[in-house]
Amino acid sequence: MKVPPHVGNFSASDTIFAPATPEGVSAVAVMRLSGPAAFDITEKIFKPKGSRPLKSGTFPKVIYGEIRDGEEVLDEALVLAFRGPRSYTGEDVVEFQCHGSPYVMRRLGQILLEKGARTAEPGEFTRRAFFHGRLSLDQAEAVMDLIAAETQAQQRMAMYQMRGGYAAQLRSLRQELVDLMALVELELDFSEEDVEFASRSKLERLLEDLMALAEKLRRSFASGQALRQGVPVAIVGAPNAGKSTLLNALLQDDRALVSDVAGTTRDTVTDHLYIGGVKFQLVDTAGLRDTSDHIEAMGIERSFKALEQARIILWVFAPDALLSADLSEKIRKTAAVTQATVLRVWNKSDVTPPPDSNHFLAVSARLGKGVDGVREALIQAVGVATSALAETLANQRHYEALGLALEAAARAQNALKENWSGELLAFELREVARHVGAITGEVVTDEVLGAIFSRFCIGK
Ligand SMILES: Nc1nc2c(ncn2[C@@H]2O[C@H](COP(=O)(O)OP(=O)(O)OP(=O)(O)O)[C@@H](O)[C@H]2O)c(=O)[nH]1
Ligand SMILES: [Mg+2]
Repeated sequence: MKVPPHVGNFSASDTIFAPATPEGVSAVAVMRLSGPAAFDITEKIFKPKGSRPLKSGTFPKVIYGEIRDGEEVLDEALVLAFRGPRSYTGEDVVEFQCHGSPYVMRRLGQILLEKGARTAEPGEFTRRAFFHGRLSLDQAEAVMDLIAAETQAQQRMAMYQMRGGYAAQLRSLRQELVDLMALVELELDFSEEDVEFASRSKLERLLEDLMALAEKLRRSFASGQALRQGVPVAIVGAPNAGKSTLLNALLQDDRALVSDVAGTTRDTVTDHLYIGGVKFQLVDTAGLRDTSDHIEAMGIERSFKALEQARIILWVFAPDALLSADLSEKIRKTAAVTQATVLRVWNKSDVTPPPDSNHFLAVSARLGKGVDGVREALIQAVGVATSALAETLANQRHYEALGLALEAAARAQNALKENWSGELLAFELREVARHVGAITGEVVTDEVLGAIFSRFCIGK
């Protein structure tokens, strides 16, 4: 990948390491050193046990030896040496695999400092990898997403993106656009004559393809975000319908208070649940009814808030706990506005079966019957097949860039249709290329890079 010359605002001549974190206790701990002096610094503090030299021969290599702390041996360790550019950062990299003692790690950090390395900034290893063309910007972001992944869906989305994902499609469409744009610009040099180097029909088709992809990706953003942060699910219904009992059954835990007093749940109760590699954020709410109780009314306000934020609404019915027509209408209206999926659950079916089993998931929350059906319905309601995860957009920055690209593409389409001057057309095409290029990092400012990499933790 080509890296634009203006994106490197750090001096690439210094060598960095990541200090140990206090919580980082394990049998083996790795400290990574990257930069032009990585091998020199290592030679000062590391004495190989055999006769394998650090600096020559084939790479990557593993050497066993002693880490020296002056006259003393600090630890016996393995050193993994990578010769740039064939390393994660693209620079010379040495990884010390020590015993996982917090003291050894801390002391090794001090020794590396004494020998001329400095502490890495957050995300600096990955930033260097980007700078040296080892990763594109979207891949660097995927590294961060992978480290943060808590679920299989998150891990898969990150992994697809790390291996190219939708960015690969965007990059190739952008390249076609840049090529055609160059021809449009060339026409400007022949403005006296009426020439047309860039095929207008090709341009039209390309813009259409690009817009279709951008729109598809933007449509997937809501599910992508939900998968990333946890799909918000509101459990709503009349008091005593068994909402809290259902929450407990789903969580297989005694999370919320249950009683036969209508109005037991006052405040919302939130917990998360993993089903089939997807994280759900379950919110149990106060039962909906008209009430003169001030505190209960405040709880019901919160129920409506949870309802508005939900992507999935678990609407719990029970034979002895049905909602007024007004309140039912309010749930339906909210769902229509937010486009949330409504799952109707008929609870207490041990007492009375549902009036129509096509419209309800029959459940007995108390007996744990039918709860697996609710789990299945939740997964289906997420509506993202794992095969579609590769084209699911979960990155806010990409979402915004695609929005700007779409606007510019629409203007470019208009320029084509109305036969605007070549200058105006070229300008809009450049805008499209710029916004698409921001996603992959082909066109990107220092400010954006700073914002992205500062969200990494140190050592990544
Ligand atoms: N027979 C039967 N009773 C149930 C079932 N699920 C819940 N109940 C009973 O219904 C009553 C109300 O249950 P909760 O879970 O507290 O109901 P809720 O919807 O959370 O009520 P509020 O918090 O007041 O809005 C309790 O006495 C439960 O034991 C069920 O599947 N069958
Ligand atoms: Mg309750």
